Amino acid sequence: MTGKSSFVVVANRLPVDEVSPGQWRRSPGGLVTALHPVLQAARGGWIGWPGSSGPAPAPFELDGMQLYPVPLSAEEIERYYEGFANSTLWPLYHDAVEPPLFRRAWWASYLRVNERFAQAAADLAAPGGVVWVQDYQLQLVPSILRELRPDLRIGFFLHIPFPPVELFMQLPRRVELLRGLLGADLVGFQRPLAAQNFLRLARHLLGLRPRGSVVEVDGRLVQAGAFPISIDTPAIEAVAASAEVQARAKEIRQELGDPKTLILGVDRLDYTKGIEHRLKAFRELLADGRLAVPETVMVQVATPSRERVEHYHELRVKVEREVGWINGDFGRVGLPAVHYLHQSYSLTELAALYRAADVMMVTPLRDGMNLVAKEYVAARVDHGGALVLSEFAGAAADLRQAYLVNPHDLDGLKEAVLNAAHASPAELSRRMRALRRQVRTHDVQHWARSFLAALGLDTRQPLSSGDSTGHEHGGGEPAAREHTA
Ligand code: ADQ
Repeated sequence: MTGKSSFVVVANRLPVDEVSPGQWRRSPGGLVTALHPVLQAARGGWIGWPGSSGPAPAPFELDGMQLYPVPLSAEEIERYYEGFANSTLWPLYHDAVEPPLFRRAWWASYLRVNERFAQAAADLAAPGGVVWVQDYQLQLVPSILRELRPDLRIGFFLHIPFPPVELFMQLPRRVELLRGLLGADLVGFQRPLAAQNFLRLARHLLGLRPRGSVVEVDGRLVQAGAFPISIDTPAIEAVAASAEVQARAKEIRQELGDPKTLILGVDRLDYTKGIEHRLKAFRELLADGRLAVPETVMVQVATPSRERVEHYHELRVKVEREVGWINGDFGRVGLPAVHYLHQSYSLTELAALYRAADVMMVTPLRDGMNLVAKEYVAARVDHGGALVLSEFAGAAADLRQAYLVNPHDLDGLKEAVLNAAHASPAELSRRMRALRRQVRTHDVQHWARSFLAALGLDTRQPLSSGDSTGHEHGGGEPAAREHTA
């Protein structure tokens, strides 16, 4: 594979999974779905880690995407990925719901890996090309890349929350991290508040003077704005409406003993997702006698995640203890109160679960967006079901007609579950129709197009391989947009 790309995505992971040695398959997920058409049209490149330690395979092409694997050693996986990214930044950016860990050795690895990704982007991008860097693992890439290639237009999108100044200030390497982001032309966040936190931080830490959504750094203009991510709504609707999924949804309910109310949770097993709070609310509702087994059952799907990180291991123990407690007290032979599934599922099976569930509980303590909430809404092509959604998920600003809750307020959470479980079909349908309008008009294509347009890349025009996109630097419309829900 040769030639330069006018559009390059840089993300921690490549959008592919190795199904057998040397055989790759496109991984499911909204980001790759949204960017695939742009990448195809531009013969664009994606730079990312292939997912295992050791030497990386040579660049290859899949479904019209040029893929550039970046290697990580076992030590880098431990220090850069599990360490600085997932034990320092992840908890700190999520309101420090678990204490962030600071280890000096992790920083050197984070810096080295970010340099490697930036160098790969510098080598691949065509003159005047557009590079879009994704997420908290790669916050230093924009500034390193700018040094290497001042001709490029650089965008950065943060998928997780951006913390308030007081929290960010705990980071030992706070200036470097902020300067890293300020290397971009456009820094995108899930919510306007996150963009404001970022601009405030630029003033507080570096004495810069933001004007509106723009801040001048070293004679360049950097814009900050909110671009709430979404899902591939048409694809999820199509799967959910299929005869196979409808039949499977029915079958799931039968397998669960045909309950009157099926409560569902689907999350990565992560301490930010509020799984324990949700289980506790369910346990108390059973103990209070306000819900009863077998009329009501709960299914909690918890996808295995980051299992080598200590906090995640502890969480698994806590969640499984709580599930055992509930089933011990309230289950019957052959009829557990909570069905706990620590497994990954296909989209078909997830869609069937979504369609089977009467009450979907999405109760994170903090979440950048939360795509599960949006997927549930997209899957409810029948306008049924109720969404109980934490105010602390970015999605709460988009999905206003959900039953919004503060997951820390256990009594409020219990009330919301009961209200959702007892609502009339007319009320449920009214809410679900409004929610569905939102995810239909604001899908992941809309998200990608808005971001790239703000960065100066018009994705409605055909893009050609290797051409300069010829963007002017700086200026333009302020990119900060409020969500339109
Ligand atoms: P995550 O924290 O991973 O994403 P989320 O947005 O809910 O959280 O996305 C999870 C995805 O995994 C969903 O698409 C869901 O369908 C899928 N999934 C969950 N359980 C699964 C299972 N058992 N089997 C298969 N798939 C499963 C981060 C941020 C979020 C932000 C996204 C996108 O933490 O806040 O919304 O990035 O920006």
